Amino acid sequence: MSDSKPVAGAEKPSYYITTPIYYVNAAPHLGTAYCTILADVQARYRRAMGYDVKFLTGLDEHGEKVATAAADHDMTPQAWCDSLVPAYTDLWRELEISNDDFIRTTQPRQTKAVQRLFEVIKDNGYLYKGAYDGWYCIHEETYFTETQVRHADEARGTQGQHLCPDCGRPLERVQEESWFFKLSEFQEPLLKLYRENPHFVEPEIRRNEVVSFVEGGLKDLSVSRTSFTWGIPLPFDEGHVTYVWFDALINYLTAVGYGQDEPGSAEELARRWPAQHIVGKDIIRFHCVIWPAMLMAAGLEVPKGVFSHGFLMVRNEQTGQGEKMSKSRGNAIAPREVLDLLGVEGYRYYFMADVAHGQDSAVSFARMEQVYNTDLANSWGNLVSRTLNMSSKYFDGRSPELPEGWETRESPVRAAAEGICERYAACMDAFDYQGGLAQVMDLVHAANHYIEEAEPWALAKDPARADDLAFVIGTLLEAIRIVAHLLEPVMPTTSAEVLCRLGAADEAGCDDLAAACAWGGVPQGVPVTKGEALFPRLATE
Ligand code: ME8
Repeated sequence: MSDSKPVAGAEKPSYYITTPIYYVNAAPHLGTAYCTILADVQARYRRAMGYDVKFLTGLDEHGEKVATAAADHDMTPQAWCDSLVPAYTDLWRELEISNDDFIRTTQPRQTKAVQRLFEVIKDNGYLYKGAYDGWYCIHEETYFTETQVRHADEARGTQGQHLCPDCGRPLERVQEESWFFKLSEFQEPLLKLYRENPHFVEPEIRRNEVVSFVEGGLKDLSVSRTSFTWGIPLPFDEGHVTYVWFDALINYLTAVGYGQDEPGSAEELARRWPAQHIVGKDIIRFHCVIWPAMLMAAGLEVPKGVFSHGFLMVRNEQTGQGEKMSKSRGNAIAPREVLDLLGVEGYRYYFMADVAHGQDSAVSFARMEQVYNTDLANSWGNLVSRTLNMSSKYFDGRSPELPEGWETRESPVRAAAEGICERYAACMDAFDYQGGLAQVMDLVHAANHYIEEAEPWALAKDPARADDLAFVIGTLLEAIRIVAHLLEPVMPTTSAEVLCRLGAADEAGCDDLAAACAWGGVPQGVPVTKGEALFPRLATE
């Protein structure tokens, strides 16, 4: 498994990270944007840590769900998908998503990869032809057995209605000729995988869910449809199209060259694969059970890991409880509303800092305003503006010149910065962004306290203490420089802006975060820019 850490001077190790490819049945929403930002922050963080990152996102365009949405709008499925692509790509650009590739399952490269994988799995003896007779949920694009449906109906008191065990919508009865994948043969290999690689599924609650599901036994899976045409045709049986999940999962291989004949694609696959997947908790069975089984059947390496985030809910301010977000309840929050309130970087910060990524979280506009004002306007933004103002005022528009060895002199700020990159990285590696950002905010708070304690305005009045004044301002500027680096994965534009104001513009987008965070690197005697407030305070009601 390619888990090697970057080594100075050596070729950068690869880090391949993916989001789910979203169904094109509607425009992106708060949940899909959240997952995409979460993956983007990891991609940016890994680039800063010296990895050669490939970050993939895209769209899942086949299947009945998309075809039905298109029909509802009197459009062909392809025209419908084409019409919705900009809603995704434009929002991702606005949200500063730094994906290196954008895959659509209707692209020719996907057809090639899917057909190749089918051939290989068939040649390896894991496919057979049969007939499917059972239930299907178009919304979930999932098959359910008679027993699963009966149990769910009984538990819900909807006996005989055949509603989806997951989403509660009416199921479709499917009876058709189909190819089956021998998933049942992978129970033991999968359990071995979870045992030997305990971090394969994270967090632990999801790992336990997956393990107990697999321990309960696996049934062979219907992987082609014949009553339906909007999909990739099987290469060896006319009239069959690929089951949409089998198609969708393969996108992760397609994007790194699998099944492509172009020069270099085999090398790319060898270098990039396996991937780290980021998915919501709703689709872990597909990613942690079916997908590794497909890869094993094809003789390919299983993913590096699957991190499953929780679901966003909306906090009801009256009851204090989180409620499921839905259009029908009228409580859905649109990304645009959050962008209008917090701006792009405030948006990213709120969802990354205030949401515990492995759990469900309730969000609200009131909480967004509170976090923005407390952390960004009053703490980080304020530290930057006060410090740059003082530096500019006391040192004639520049940063101070500091005596040699200044960086070894003790201060509470230097103490707070000691080892910060290691502590931050330990959290970020584990997708604990809340923990990582809390480390950074501790340094911001230490610096703000230091201003109150050291009283640079008093030092400025005493010419005998000019060295102390320079030391205090230099210390603060240095803390700001380090914080800007650590916040860059979450708020890249404001971090670049801050580094620029300090006269360290060339440090933006660094690929050696540990070296950048070493105490003592602040530029001295260079012009600094006061600039506008980075995060103007929101007037709360
Ligand atoms: O499942 N909170 O696509 P999808 C947080 N095409 N995240 C949410 C959310 C919420 N309330 N609602 C959705 C599919 N998500 C397949 C994937 S991958 C090979 C194929 C996010 O459009 C979350 O990440 O239904 C979830 O897993 C994903 O959207 C599902 O997106």
